[in-house]
Amino acid sequence: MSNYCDIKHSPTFVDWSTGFLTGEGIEESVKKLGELQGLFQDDSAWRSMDPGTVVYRVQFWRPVKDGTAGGLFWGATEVRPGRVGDEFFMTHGHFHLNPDRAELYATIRGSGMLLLMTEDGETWAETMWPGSVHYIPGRTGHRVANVGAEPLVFVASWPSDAGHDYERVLTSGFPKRLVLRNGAPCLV
Ligand code: S6P
Ligand code: ZN
Repeated sequence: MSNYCDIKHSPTFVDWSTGFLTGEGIEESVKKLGELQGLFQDDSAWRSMDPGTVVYRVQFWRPVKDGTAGGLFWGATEVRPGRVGDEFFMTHGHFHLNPDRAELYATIRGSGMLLLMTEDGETWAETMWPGSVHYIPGRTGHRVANVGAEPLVFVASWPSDAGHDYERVLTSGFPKRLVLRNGAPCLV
């Protein structure tokens, strides 16, 4: 929408209380348990659960074409609370296909852990809480787990030519997992 003197309103809005986006051109994807075969360690616990259970959903805004060099994308992810066996609900996780591309995350609500992994498999976690900001360097796999009782929501911005390599996480996996031990989250 434009008015006088070339002053325009952006067609995209973020609700900072929820992180969620409205406006033109917002895309959305939903990941259910049934689509996440092989991701959680306890396969029999995974099989015993309703495959229609929503684990996370992502909204994203791509103001430029996917693959454009020099552009940026924006997204919001909500990871639902829950576990498969003792492992917390989490995103699939990925490396960027264009390996040196970095990314920023900022937490809106909830309580979580950002799992990071180098190409050599060195793995660590950063705590996520409302307001926490996380720099994910290039060549670093990233995945987010919800370790709380309410939805975890974070926003992200990444280069439009980053791309996503999901295969590598499926084949080599994150060497460490976030599980509930004695009532508290633990990276094992
Ligand atoms: C994109 C960024 C996020 C994730 C989202 C879902 O680079 O890291 O928007 O896409 O959190 O995770 P995943 O691993 O399923 O893409
Ligand atoms: Zn990413």
